[in-house]
Amino acid sequence: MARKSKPIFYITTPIYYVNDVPHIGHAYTTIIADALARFKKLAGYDVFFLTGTDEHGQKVEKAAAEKGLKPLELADKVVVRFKDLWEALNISYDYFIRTTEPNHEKGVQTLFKKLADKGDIYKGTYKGWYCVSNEHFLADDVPLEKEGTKICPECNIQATIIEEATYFFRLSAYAQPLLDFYAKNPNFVRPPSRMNEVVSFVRSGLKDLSITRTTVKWGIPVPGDPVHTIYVWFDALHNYLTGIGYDRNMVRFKKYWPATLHLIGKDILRFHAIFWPAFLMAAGFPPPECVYGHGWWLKDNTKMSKSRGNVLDPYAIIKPFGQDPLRYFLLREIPIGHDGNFSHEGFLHRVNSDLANDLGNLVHRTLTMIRNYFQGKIGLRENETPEDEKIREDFAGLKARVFDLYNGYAVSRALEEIWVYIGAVNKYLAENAPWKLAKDAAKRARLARVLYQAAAAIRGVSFLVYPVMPASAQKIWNYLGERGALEKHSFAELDFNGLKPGQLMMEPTPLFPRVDLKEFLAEEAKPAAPLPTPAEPNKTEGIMDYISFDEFKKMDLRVAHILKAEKVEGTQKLLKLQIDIGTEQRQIVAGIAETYKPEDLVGKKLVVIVNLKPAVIRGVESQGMLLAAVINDKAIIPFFEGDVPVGAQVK
Ligand code: ME8
Repeated sequence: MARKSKPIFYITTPIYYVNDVPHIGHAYTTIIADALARFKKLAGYDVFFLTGTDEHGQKVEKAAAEKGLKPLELADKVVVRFKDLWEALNISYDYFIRTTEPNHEKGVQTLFKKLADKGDIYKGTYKGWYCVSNEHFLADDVPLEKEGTKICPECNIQATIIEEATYFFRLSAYAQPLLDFYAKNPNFVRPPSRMNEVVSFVRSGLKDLSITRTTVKWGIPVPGDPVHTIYVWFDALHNYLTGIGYDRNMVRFKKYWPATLHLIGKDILRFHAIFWPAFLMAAGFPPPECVYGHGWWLKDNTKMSKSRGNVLDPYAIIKPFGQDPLRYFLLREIPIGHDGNFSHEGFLHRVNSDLANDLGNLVHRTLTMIRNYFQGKIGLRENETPEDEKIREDFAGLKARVFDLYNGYAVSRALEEIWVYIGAVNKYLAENAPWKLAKDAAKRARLARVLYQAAAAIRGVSFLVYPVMPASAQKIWNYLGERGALEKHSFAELDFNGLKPGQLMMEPTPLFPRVDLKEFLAEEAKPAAPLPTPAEPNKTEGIMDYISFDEFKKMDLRVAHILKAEKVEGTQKLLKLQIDIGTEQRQIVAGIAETYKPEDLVGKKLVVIVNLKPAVIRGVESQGMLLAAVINDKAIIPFFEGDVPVGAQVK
């Protein structure tokens, strides 16, 4: 019997300009997309998540010239900054597209030619006010200033007059088809207020759009007329097609197009809700299902943007707090369509109150009691009383509501609901006071029921917060003795009673560190690491390469206990070790077989880097690395003597 294919969810972020390094605004869009992609996977969808960088155009050309670099050299450097940030934020994209990729360039030329052959692209002359910062011509109704110039209303930068031979896209012909399309698809633009904005713009009339430049060298050449380069927005929008294989892997392209959701900031709504569906109609492809224009993060009540110089470096938060508090804050603080003002006090309040107090303490207290009173395993329990039943039944209601809210992209509301439930579980614990029950041997079965109920609720909560805080959710999942990746489970199978009785639970380490406001402000005051200036001499050549304390702090070194050791088949040097790192069991592969016999290693304690990216070594996955001295090509491991707790941090 043929397997039923999964429904498709194709989600995209804007592709970001490489004229400067990423900031909180870029992180915001990408984190929303990641949370939705992760949710849809749990909900059983076949997900494709695309992000990337927009590398052509005058803006990038200018920024590169100012830094003494070629545009592609600048792009190569900035792309690394984006990819590093996405890794630091646990972004699970499927493909990172760069518009300088030959596949993309070829795809755009094919589409340009297709539209030209059809007569939707024609040659003419254009004269108009152009904003280099935003890469667009100003609308006719932007007023002239006293000096006879025009200022871009979006970025407040002076525009320049451009007159040139150009190719036009016949946008005017698509005004009516667009209006018909909007009428048939009222959810095409979200939130609904933005749909009205788009419809009235189109109703006011559309002029043909200049889509090539002769003054910009850094762009994709027009096929057959290379003195013209293709306008950066025509180039960029088509990444949504080339990123899933248009003109290269048509099977994949047909599988995922049309996109389910283009997530963007409201600043680029017109490009996505007017030009883009018109280009697609001209090319004979269906428009995407939805364009969601989210609000802006402001600082001091103005939009954070590179041109205004008021951006916040995401690492100022990731370094002291880790990735999940930032993900949580950005998604919890404002509903996706609204603007939000970033304040340090607001951030700290959420982290200390929602994460450290409400969720962190609940997990810590419950698991510590289960370890202390039941050696980590809850066996026989008293039958449920009505209040126990309520905690279980409320979870079923919560699960259904959270599903609908995530599904409707109302992530902030989903988190709000989850936290109401966390509050109820905390109240249930306070009222049932397991620490008092523990003093009375006759109440052990009751104690077991109360702690089981709390642990089962925590398990459910960890699943529900997973899309927003994947790493913390997985940690909690493992503390509860669950094996394997949480993401392998599905929303449909999630059940309160899925927590197996008798499962061994772990000693938790604090999930969310508390950070002092002063310390936080000091970190934030440090400027973002700049891009290297050209031809900087290597000052440390011949001297030791130092790393900073911050770089050292990134390494998570732990005391691990070897549970099992065996040879990796077909190799001389490699051993495969199963180790306990306190919070979970891991497998690592190490080149130590010439110094150690597997049976001599079992029971030993050693130091392991646990946050090293997993690697596959000779076909075997290694989830970390042990520390050893290498003498004459042989590894000597420093083992711990005495009673060192497994999972203790090595600093
Ligand atoms: O516009 N608050 O790239 P870009 C929230 N290359 N989101 C923000 C933000 C803020 N203060 N600042 C930026 C471009 N963003 C084009 C896109 S797509 C085919 C081409 C986010 O680097 C938001 O998603 O200027 C916004 O739309 C995007 O970054 C703009 O990034």
